[in-house]
Amino acid sequence: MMRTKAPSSFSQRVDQLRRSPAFFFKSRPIGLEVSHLANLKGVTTPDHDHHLGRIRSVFNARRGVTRRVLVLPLLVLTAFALGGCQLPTFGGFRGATTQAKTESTLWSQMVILGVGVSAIVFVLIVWAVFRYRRRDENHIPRQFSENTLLEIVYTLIPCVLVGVIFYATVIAENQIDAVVGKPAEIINVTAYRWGWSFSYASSTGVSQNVLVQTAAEPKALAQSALSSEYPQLVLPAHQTVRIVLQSTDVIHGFYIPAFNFSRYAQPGVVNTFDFTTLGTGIYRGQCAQYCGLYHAEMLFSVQVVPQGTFADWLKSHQA
Ligand SMILES: [Cu+2]
Repeated sequence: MMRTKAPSSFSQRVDQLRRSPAFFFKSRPIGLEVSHLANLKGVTTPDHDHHLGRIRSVFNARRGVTRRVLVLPLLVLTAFALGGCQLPTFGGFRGATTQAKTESTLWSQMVILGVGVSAIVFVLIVWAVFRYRRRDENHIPRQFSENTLLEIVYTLIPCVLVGVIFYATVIAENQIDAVVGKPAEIINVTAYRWGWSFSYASSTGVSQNVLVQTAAEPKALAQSALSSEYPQLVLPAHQTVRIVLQSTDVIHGFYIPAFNFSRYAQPGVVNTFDFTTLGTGIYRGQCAQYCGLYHAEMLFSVQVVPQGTFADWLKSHQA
C-alpha cells in the first residue's frame, strides 16, 4: 500500500481525503471530517465558503466515482466481447483431428466453468464488501468469525468442481490416447538433433520405402515451419494414422499446435498414438522441448491431403 505523508495544512488534508481509497466508500464520514476540520481551524467566512466549495467538490467527485464504478463492469464486458472473437475456443485451436476436437471441447468447458466460478466469487466479494461495510464512524458492523455450515459448503463445492474437472479430463484423455486395431498408415517419427525423420509403413507395419527428413546440415534458417526448407509429414484425410515416436539422442517434443497435441520423444521410449484426420489442410509443427543449439530449427509441417493424392504422393516418394 502507498504510504501518504501526514498533512501539514487543512487544504492538504482535504486533498489527501479526496485521493484516499476510503473516499470511494466513506464519503459521509469524510465530509463530516472536512467540516470538523473547518470548525477546528476557526476559519473566517470567506475561507469557510471557500472550504465549503471544496467539500461540495468532494461530493461531486463522489458522483464521478459512482460513474466510474458503473463503467468498470462495462469495460470488463467490452474486453470480453472484443477478446472473445474466438469464442468458444478461448484462444485455443478448434482442432484438425478427432482427438484435437475432444481436447478443444474439454478446454472450452473448463474455461466456461472457470469464468462462471470467477463471476460468482466476484459478485459475492462485492456484495459482502458493500453489504457489511462500515456505514458511519460510530457504528461497527456485526463481528463474526465462524459459520460451520458455510465453511462445509464452501469446502465441498470446490471438491465437487475438482471431481468434475478430473472426471471430464480422464474421459477426454482416454479418447485422445485410444488407438485403433488397424490404422490406415503407420509413420515412424524419429526426433534427433537437429531434425525429424518420417518413415512410412503400411497398416501391418511393412515399410513402404518412403522417408522424409530434415536436411542433414543444421542451419539457422529462421523460416516459417511451413517453408519447404523443413520436412513435411503428409497424411491422408479422414483416416486414422498411427505415429510411432522415438528419439535417438535427447528428449524432444513432437508438437503440432493445430492438433492440440504434444508428446515427448524420449530416447529408449517408444510413444505410440493415433491421429484421426478431418479435412485437408496444412499445419505447422515444432520441437517443444529445448534440446540444444538448433532446437529452434527443429520445425516441420503437416499436410493433410485427399486419400487419392496421398496414394500418389506415396508412390512418387518411394525409394
Ligand atoms: Cu528438439
